[in-house]
Amino acid sequence: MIQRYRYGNPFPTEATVEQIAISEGTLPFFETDGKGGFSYSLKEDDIVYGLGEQVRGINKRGWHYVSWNFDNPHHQEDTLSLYGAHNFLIVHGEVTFGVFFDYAGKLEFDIGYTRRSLMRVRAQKNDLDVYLITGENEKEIVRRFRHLIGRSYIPPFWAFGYGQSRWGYKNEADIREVVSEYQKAGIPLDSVYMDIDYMENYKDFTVDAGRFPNLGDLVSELSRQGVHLVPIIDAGVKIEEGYEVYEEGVKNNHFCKNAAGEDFVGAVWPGRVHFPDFLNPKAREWFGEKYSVLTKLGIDGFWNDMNEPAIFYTEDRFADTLTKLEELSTKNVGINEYFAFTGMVAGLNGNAGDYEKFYHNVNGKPVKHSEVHNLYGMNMTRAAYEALRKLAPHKRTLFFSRSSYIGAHRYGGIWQGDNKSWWSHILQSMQQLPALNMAGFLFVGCDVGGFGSDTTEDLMIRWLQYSLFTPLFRNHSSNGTRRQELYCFENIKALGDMIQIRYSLIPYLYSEFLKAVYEDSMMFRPLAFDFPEDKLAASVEDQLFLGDELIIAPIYQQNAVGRYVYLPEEMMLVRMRRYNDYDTEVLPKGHHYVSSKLSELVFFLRKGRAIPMVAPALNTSLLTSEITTMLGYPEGTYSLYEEKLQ
Ligand code: MIG
Repeated sequence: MIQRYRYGNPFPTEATVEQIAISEGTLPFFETDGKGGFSYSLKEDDIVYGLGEQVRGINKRGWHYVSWNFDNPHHQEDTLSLYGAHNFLIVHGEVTFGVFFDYAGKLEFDIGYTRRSLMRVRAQKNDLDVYLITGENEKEIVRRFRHLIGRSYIPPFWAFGYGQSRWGYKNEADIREVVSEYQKAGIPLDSVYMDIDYMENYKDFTVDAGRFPNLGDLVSELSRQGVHLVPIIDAGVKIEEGYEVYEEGVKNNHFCKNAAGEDFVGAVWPGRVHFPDFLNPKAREWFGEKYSVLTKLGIDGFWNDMNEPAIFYTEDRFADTLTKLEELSTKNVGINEYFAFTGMVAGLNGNAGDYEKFYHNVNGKPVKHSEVHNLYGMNMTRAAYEALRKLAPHKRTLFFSRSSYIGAHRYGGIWQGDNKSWWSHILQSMQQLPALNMAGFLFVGCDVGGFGSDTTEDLMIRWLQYSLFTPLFRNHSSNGTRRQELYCFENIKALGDMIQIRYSLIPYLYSEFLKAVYEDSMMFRPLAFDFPEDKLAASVEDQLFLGDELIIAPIYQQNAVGRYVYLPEEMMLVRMRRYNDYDTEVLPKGHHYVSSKLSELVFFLRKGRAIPMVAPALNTSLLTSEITTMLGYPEGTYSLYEEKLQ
């Protein structure tokens, strides 16, 4: 059952697609303070799942979190906000229920942090809808919630192939080199990503003519080799006379305004920018149509970035900082003034005060950005999705976004943002997967190998062994870090073998993905969702069910030669070196130490099950559907979920 409770006068977020009547009574289980605060008494053994893209474990209990979409490249245990606001939780205990706080502004969660026995949720204003979802078990609660928020986006089949990206590919030659090096190494590849350097001075929907003299030709040339080019689009539009997107936006009032009614100015990569008012359907339509500049050249995939929106600085705040500097330069600066000043400089980026200074036009009325902040990224991807559905109704386009809110899963996938080449970030990505699936995000993945910091070959191979199971499978890194294209390492063959294994599994993975879409189910689940009575399963933080067939248990520690796993029932261990070279061993229920050499992928098949594998190919268009192996128990069968066109 789903009940909806209304407080004050909420902003219509469009997170949900099902109309649920507003209940007259009071919200069960919680105490409410009438000021946007909700508290729930946690029992000793209660577990809290959810919150989508957030730090810490699968069980969220014991820390606090803030839904405030934020460009934060430091994903650490004490990080409070990342790029998404996914305000859906499941409390598991004597009473088990799901709860969604549908609120577009800043929302704080204290989940047994201040007091272990108390969960407190606080909206900045008492203007929100709260949905309470009950059901027989977690899987049923998720199914109901997902039905409420609508069907998840489905990318094209090729989006399940392997992608290579790096911030720093500057011209055609750089892109061609990536493709040819992969070909030389015999490693499958379906896409190469174009980061901000393809644009002319970081202007959206432009292509630098010097560095990409004929992008359309490049797109066709690569497409003949089975490779798709995927450009980035940033949220901010550069202020520049004569730049069409800027001029149209100004003329037609498509940009967010400041309090004086002028187009608001922030600074991001292009320098001074205006921010499209994605909450306004007219601006959405206008911006969405711009994607056709690139689709006309044959582009069929995009990633949307900086759409929290990220603001490096605003002019006023920067000017204040410079004035302060001048003032200090004539003084004998004390240590307190020194720290106050460096704090001012550090506080330019993503300053909360700047989000108070611009407005959206909602049905002719100005709405302050901070009150609807968490909806911005979702509506950028929505703009693209809706336009492309109109322009090319029979074609699927790849979209994924950095920032999101619940509901954004209808328009595209998300990637998990700027992680680092740290062992702990394999685990961090994995712990987010079930929470993202709960919130509808099925087309997800992280920057494989790590975005920031320098990667290493052993980290890369272990990372591939985790990520080869995730729908989005893209190697991406920041400029200034060590190169991490797979051909840059010593044991290229071992790395390539992992990519081949991915391709052998693509029909199975795509089928599991579609099943999760059409059945409103989770592709990745905590062990406890399937074994609710098993106390040991409840505390497993580093293994997940994939579909009804597998348990994945990646290695995320440097120099590890194996790891402990907990099997909630008898399972078949698979140790795979190549798609056609593996051993299996049936292990009983319980704890096991499982050895795994660096080049060995380890995973587990559920009792009585088997999964289909096909021969790998150099890209998805060359994959045949002929099943070469049924991997698993001899009696196991599997029915491939068939592609239904939307
Ligand atoms: O301020 O476009 O998360 O994937 O490579 C950094 C450059 C802007 C952040 C994205 C990252 C991308 C980078 N962008």
